[in-house]
Amino acid sequence: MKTVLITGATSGIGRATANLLAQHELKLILCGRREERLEEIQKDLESKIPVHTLNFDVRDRDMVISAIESLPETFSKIDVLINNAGNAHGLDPIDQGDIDDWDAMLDINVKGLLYVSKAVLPGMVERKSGHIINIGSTAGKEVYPNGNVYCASKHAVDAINQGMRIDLNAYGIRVGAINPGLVQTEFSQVRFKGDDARADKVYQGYQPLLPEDIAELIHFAITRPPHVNIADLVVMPTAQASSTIVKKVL
Ligand code: NDP
Ligand code: 8X3
Repeated sequence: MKTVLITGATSGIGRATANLLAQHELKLILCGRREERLEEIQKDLESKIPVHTLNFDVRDRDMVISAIESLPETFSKIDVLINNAGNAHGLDPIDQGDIDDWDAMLDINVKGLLYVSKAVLPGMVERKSGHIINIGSTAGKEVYPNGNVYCASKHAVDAINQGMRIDLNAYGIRVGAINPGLVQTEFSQVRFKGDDARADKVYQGYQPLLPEDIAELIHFAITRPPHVNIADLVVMPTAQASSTIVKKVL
């Protein structure tokens, strides 16, 4: 039975992925900062499959390393790592950006992804097998007005995805990215710091992607036969043509 670790499993894409994967024969390690949510999700899923939760902030490298080291033997061989935790913080022109927002995006989306990977990789390298899915974004493929540092963080994920694939090739470890466009999750609530009206507006007038759509793609990617690696996949709502072109009916 494969063991899958999902970061950012407490909401949105990560949570939908946990729900979908729980319908299959897998062991799940679910990570996030909101402990009550982790407990609630574990309670919900563990009648179907074995679930272990890890409560840590991806920004804290010591916490990341000790959380992964704390895994019980039955969960310690991670076959699939889904690097999903991340968010945008703010949407401001570069000259007006908040430095705390910049720190948060680079520390979580880039350095956090690296810390988790650093903790998980030794086991994969030793076993010469494993699969890493990095959740990038269309923001990692193009830059849009006021997206500056969030786009930079996701361009970094794109580069890390390629770099991982190159460096881990010798070990037979699969590495691939899924890069969604607009997905209706808690993403915009976080970006706009709890301004729900502004967050809701992002998804009005068209059908955005749902977190379950991305979960299905993750499931597809990790269930390909061993010789197939989905290296880089971009997915947008039908109404979206680019970061700034979205056909809305308001
Ligand atoms: P959500 O806000 O719904 O989920 C974000 C998840 O990341 C939460 O589970 C949150 O858990 C976790 N997280 C955030 N910060 C930290 C941290 N410091 N330490 C540990 N976990 C953290 O957003 P999405 O589901 O939309 O986002 C998931 C990924 O998808 C992100 O990488 C995002 O950039 C990407 N993405 C999203 C798109 C969208 O339109 N929604 C489009 C393209 C990419 P907790 O708060 O409990 O720690
Ligand atoms: C999330 C999609 O367009 O808000 O990565 O950057 S977008």
